[in-house]
Amino acid sequence: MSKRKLTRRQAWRIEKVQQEKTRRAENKSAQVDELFADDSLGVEQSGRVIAHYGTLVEIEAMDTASKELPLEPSTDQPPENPPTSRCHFRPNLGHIVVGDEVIWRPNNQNGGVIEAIKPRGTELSRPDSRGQLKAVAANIDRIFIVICSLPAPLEILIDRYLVEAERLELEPVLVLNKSDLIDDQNRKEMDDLLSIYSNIGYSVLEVSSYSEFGMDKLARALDKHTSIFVGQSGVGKSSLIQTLLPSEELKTAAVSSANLRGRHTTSTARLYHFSSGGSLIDSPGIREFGLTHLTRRQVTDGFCEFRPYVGLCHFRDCKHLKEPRCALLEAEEKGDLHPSRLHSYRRILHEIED
Ligand SMILES: Nc1nc2c(ncn2[C@@H]2O[C@H](COP(=O)(O)OP(=O)(O)OP(=O)(O)O)[C@@H](O)[C@H]2O)c(=O)[nH]1
Ligand SMILES: [Mg+2]
Ligand SMILES: [Zn+2]
Repeated sequence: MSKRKLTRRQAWRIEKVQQEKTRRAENKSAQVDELFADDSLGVEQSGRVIAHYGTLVEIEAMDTASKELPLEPSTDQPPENPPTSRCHFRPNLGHIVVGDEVIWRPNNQNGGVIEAIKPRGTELSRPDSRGQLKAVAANIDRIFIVICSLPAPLEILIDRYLVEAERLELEPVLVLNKSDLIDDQNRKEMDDLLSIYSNIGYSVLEVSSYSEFGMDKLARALDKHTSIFVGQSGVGKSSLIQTLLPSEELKTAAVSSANLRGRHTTSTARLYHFSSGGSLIDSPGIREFGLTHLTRRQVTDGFCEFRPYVGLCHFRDCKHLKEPRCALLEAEEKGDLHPSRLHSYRRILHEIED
């Protein structure tokens, strides 16, 4: 393709735009330097990120022992919540996410600046729209995959989350919410779906944030853990947290009657605490969850019930499609592996190899 020659006017305009961009970037970095050079900043201390608002993050104090801190507990919070502050951060600090433990310094306006991110114990991430791997939450130890009958569950999405959970060694729990919507029409379909996962050995809970059915079991599963609720938009992640924590105020919205999908009501992740111990991150609902950052081996390891059969296929490069003496296909025929799990496995492998 031949390069188009720019007219003098086009070249002049491009240069002007570049100059303006450079000027703005310099201004921004001068502002950040000013924030960080503020002599009024207090001593360094530990904090936990509980929400992220683009250029600011909300953190809660982790060690309030220091008497020098100008942190005032905000009056509209339940007493058990630690005091919070809104902090700036340097753009070169790396991607900060909810659940991150940070070192920060308070200013005298109930805000502060973040100086460093502590190493993460775990990091749940997924590729963004440009395929770049981006952390979503840090330092969690349980992942609750929330589904319901409407919007209809997607096995492939559940399976993708399970692969990530296995890779990160997080304990997954499958939660069927809106049990009040289960009737004779959809009972069998939902039972069949849940049994795929309970047969593998995963924990499965059936709950309703409306009728509060099963909420005591859910609360026990959350107790003393740092967990995250993930799943499609509209399955009731925020509603469940609202029922568990009536003193918090979460936004929820009805599923669209036009396309029977959620409305992407929660736009940013947020961490909540239970008075008995344990924390829970509400996350925005998703449509896609790519696993292109994983190797074939990691995907295979993510299907934990396949492990007894892995490496037993006749052909070393078996794609488990219709090859003779494929150990996975034989197990499927015998009813030991579920066709839906094999279907997800092939789809994910196909994506990462494409
Ligand atoms: N029937 C019934 N509806 C529920 C239940 N829990 C939540 N809903 C409804 O489901 C809709 C979606 O709930 P949300 O809590 O906003 O769902 P979400 O998963 O947080 O959605 P996003 O924030 O978009 O990811 C709302 O209209 C809720 O009232 C339930 O137990 N039963
Ligand atoms: Mg929500
Ligand atoms: Zn095979």
